[in-house]
Amino acid sequence: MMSESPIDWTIWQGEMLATLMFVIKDGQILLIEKKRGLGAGKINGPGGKIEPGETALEAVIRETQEELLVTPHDPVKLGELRFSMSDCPDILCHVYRSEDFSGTPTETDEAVPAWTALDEIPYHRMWEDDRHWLPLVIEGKTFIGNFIFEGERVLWKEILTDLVW
Ligand code: 8OG
Repeated sequence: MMSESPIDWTIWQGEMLATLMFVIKDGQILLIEKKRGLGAGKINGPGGKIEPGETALEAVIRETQEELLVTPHDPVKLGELRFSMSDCPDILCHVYRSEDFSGTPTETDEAVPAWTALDEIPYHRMWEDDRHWLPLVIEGKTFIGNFIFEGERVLWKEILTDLVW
């Protein structure tokens, strides 16, 4: 782990804008096994790229509908993740939480749904950074996570909490 960030995060900008959704209900979190795209094979929340002309909120609802055929209710933005990547464009990802949904989580071309107990989250099958901020989503805390990746390894990290969006 690098001790100092070679990046000035106050002027950093994401080249790819993305979203993640975590539906948490009855002590369980609705995760997916991602079948294609960046992070295929990993466990994650539903989400994906923000399309031109779309807000982050519109994108996270659309992606959850496309990937799992469910509509999250009243998503609340909790976090922003900033990923400086070595081998793909830098990613700014807006993280949302929702406590209810309509529809039935269903497998699609993009994802397999996986309801998971909150104390059984398979961090070993997820992106390396997730263990540092997903607990904050579960606690309902706001945060910024800044991460420098080399391939799939985290070289540097910083988590700021208690943000106001
Ligand atoms: O459009 P596509 O599904 O390929 O977009 C990539 C998705 O993966 C998007 O929802 C953001 C998400 N993602 C990353 N990096 C990381 C990460 O380190 N952790 C988690 N949980 N999700 C990530 O691009």
